[in-house]
Amino acid sequence: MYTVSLSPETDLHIVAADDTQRNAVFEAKVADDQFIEPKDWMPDAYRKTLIRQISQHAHSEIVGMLPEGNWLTRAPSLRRKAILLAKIQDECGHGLYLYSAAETLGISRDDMTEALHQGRAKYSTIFNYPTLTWADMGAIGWLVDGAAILNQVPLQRTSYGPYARAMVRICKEESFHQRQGYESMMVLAQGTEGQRRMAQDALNRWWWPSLMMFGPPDDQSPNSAQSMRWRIKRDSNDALRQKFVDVTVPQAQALGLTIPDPDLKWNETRNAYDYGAIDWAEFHAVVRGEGPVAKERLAARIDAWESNAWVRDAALAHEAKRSQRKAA
Ligand code: BYC
Repeated sequence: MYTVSLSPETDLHIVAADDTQRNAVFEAKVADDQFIEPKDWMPDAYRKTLIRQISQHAHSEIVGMLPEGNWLTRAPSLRRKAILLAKIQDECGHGLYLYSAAETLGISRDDMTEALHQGRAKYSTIFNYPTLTWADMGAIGWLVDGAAILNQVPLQRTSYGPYARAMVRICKEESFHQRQGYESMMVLAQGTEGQRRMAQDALNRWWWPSLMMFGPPDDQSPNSAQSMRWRIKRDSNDALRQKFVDVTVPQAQALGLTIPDPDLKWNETRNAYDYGAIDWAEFHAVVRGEGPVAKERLAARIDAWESNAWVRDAALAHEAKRSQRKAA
């Protein structure tokens, strides 16, 4: 017969247990805000949810390099080019930390990549919008990275240890990204009339897609309730979206730019901004991969994977040789 014991410092140890008892220990650890670690027992559904969320997060970081990479050769100065290059490299690093965190759950990098290429795994809708002008690089840093930070800061306390630890470093880098984006927008907003118009146009195009990044409204989010019970998600989609609006509106005012929402107004009673209706039909169409940009993004990822197969083959062959030499 299996038993479960609880140490005096609320540190829970499984001596041995059947699945019901193991689940009780798992639930108690989560309720006690202890991390679940790769070798701990966890319900299958928890493991699946984490693989889904972490791998989609990783894919978003990697696909997110594409719209910015598009502007590298057209950055207006060497300084801007160096900053953009560093940011893109950071996004790549974030993808790698996240793939590694997902691998601790028992899925391989190849399987995650295949799921993306076959359309079984998603990536953030935000990267299915085109980057039309240089100001889009500023708007992405300010709004997209700004939204990402708000979503990701609570993930530093997500219940799965490897995901939480990956998020610590990611959040530090994201806050640099947000600031460089805001600074870039500030230069444009205070520049010539043409530059100011370009900044306003970028804000007009990126505002609503940024609000959609947080996911569907709470009452239409199939995963939120369970993910919050498991403390994978710490805040609901709508709560984070509201926080984003509340911190970003004064930033736009400081830039002298106008948020493209005629219904936006301060609500004294709620102590928060009311904002207009989000076009959820557009969100769902973008999630389904409709539109030309989604096709371009996926084609670029598949092409990179296939044309770089020789690099993976060479690395694996080298590793096999090394192991052979060690064994000899
Ligand atoms: N785009 O029940 P829900 C970055 C899907 S990259 C696409 O609320 P959940 C950056 C959702 O997956 C930032 N799909 O789901 C990189 C679900 O479908 P499945 C990326 C979306 O998981 C480079 C369905 O809709 N950040 O920062 O509880 C340059 C129902 O949704 C989206 C992350 O990935 C969307 N926007 O909550 C610059 C953060 N929203 O999977 C910047 C980690 C929802 O059931 N992820 N869906 O088929 C999360 O926090 C959560 O997964 C979400 C969604 C809040 C996104």
